[in-house]
Amino acid sequence: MKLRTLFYLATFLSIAIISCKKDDDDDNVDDFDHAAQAIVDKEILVDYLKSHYYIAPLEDEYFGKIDTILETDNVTSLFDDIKLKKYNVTYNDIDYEYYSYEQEIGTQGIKASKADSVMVRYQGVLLDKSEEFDRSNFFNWFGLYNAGNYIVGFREGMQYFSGGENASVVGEPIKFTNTGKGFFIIPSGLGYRNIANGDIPASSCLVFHVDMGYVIIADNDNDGLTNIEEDLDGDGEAYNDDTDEDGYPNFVDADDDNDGTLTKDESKTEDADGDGIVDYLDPDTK
Ligand SMILES: [Ca+2]
Ligand SMILES: [Ca+2]
Ligand SMILES: [Ca+2]
Ligand SMILES: [Ca+2]
Repeated sequence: MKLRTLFYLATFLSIAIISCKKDDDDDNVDDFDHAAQAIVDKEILVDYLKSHYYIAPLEDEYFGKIDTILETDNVTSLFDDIKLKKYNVTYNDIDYEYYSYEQEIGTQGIKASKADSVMVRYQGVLLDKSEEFDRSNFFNWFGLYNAGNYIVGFREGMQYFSGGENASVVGEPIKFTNTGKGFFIIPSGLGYRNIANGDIPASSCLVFHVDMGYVIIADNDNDGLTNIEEDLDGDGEAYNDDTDEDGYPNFVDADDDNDGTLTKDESKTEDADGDGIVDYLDPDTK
């Protein structure tokens, strides 16, 4: 751990505080039966997919729409739409299903992991009534590795859209073209759970329409390993891999094995003393 990483530590510490707060909130939430709600939400989402269809954004629109299928409509339901993909994720020991739909594939051709950052605009919509609860018309930067800053499903959904190309003009808001567009749908358990939040009633499933401007493959500590390459246990998260157990995960720690030699100056592939541990993770080899 060196002074040069202080900035990253400060960032990480503030994240940790936000996370703690969130956990405290969760503890206050009583004995709500999240497992039962997950089952209810699964059914709600399948019903929704069977009774709704997607209207892709026009050329000058950021977001598409999801509408109810009327008897007179001759359209493909989301349930039968081959672009709709289902994913499974376990959170707090409960299995959840969520969905994503990639309508336009951004020309950047890169998708974010949960350890990267993105420039994205989005529209959050309630499942029933299709009421908008949140919207950004400009591209916002989101460091997805700041896990505690986001609802679980937002980070999950951000992984399925390619970015576009930077088309910014000096003096104007940052702009991207040929962006990735589509939407994802999450159950309440991956959203705000059983807590009402602003215009969002408790236990609401949520739709996020996405316009993915750009994906930034992050290397927070500038050691030549991307954040996701510092996910040693391969669970898709970089914040829980801390080789020297000093409380600072490898992706914000410039000296992962705390041997006094910066990770950027150590071999990422060689195992000099042959003990099965590569040099940058082995305090015995500098
Ligand atoms: Ca790194
Ligand atoms: Ca990990
Ligand atoms: Ca560390
Ligand atoms: Ca080292």
